[in-house]
Amino acid sequence: MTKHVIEHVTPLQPLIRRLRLSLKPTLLSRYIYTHIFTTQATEYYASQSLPRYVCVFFHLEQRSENLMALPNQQTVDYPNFKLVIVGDGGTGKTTFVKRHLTGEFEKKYEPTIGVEVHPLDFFTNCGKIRFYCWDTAGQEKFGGLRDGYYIHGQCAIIMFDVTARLTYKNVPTWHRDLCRVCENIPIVLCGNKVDVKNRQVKAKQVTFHRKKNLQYYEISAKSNYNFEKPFLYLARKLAGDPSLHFVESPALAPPEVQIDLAAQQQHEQELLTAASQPLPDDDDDAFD
Ligand SMILES: Nc1nc2c(ncn2[C@@H]2O[C@H](COP(=O)(O)OP(=O)(O)O)[C@@H](O)[C@H]2O)c(=O)[nH]1
Ligand SMILES: [Mg+2]
Repeated sequence: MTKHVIEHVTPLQPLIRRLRLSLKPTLLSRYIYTHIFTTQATEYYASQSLPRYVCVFFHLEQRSENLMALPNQQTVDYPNFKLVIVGDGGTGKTTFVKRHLTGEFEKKYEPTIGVEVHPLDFFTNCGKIRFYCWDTAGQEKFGGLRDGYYIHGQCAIIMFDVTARLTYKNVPTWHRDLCRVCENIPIVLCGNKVDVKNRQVKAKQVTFHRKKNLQYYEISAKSNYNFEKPFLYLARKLAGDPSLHFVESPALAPPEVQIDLAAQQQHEQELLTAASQPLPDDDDDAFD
């Protein structure tokens, strides 16, 4: 909590308008706008007597302490977002987040919600960005997840396993559950385990993302293939800057399997070709 005495209370909205004029166009200032505008935080108030950015930082800090990280987890003064990871059990969600070594080192477990939160940092041309990645302790194997898992989620990854057809068929249910709580957040669909030779879900059979306007990436957590892609897409959306890029790679666990890059390039090409075809009327029929 801030120690400043708030004397004159004014609505935050005019303050942000003034801030827009005075702040440098860094990732942080963009974050402030998108963050406050998207969460419609007009009910927040700040003191005119404090330097403007202090007022805003105060609110952001409060948000991150309460909502994104766990209560006993360290928070940071650079842009940070709650990222929820969903998908059937066994699709590789935990394996995927654990690739990022700093996040794995700084993760925190919360037994009452049954969640492990990994803080994943990335270095962009506009500064550092942190994703608090919420990963379940396996409850998804027994059905849906509680609302508490989704609440205040600001971006999401839905994962399926390209070697298990059912996990792709369940993607619409995960998407529905997620959107019920988190409206209008950027979402990436990830088809994991593309290192496996006999995949059951071919690249061109993946069409769900096109219906719902999601981004799709083929990944292989065990080989680190495309590890950064989902985070880059989400960072660009959250910062409102399509040209944002990473300037440094995070430390990752060494690959455990090798991926056949030539074969995978072929799959990526199929995906591109499929993107220009009309969508099938009903995915389920086309799939069975
Ligand atoms: N071949 C392969 N196996 C993977 C990959 N990612 C995860 N797995 C395996 O899939 C199983 C389930 O992974 P886990 O991360 O526990 O899935 P979760 O239940 O979604 O968290 C484990 O045996 C992992 O080793 C991958 O990219 N390739
Ligand atoms: Mg798991």
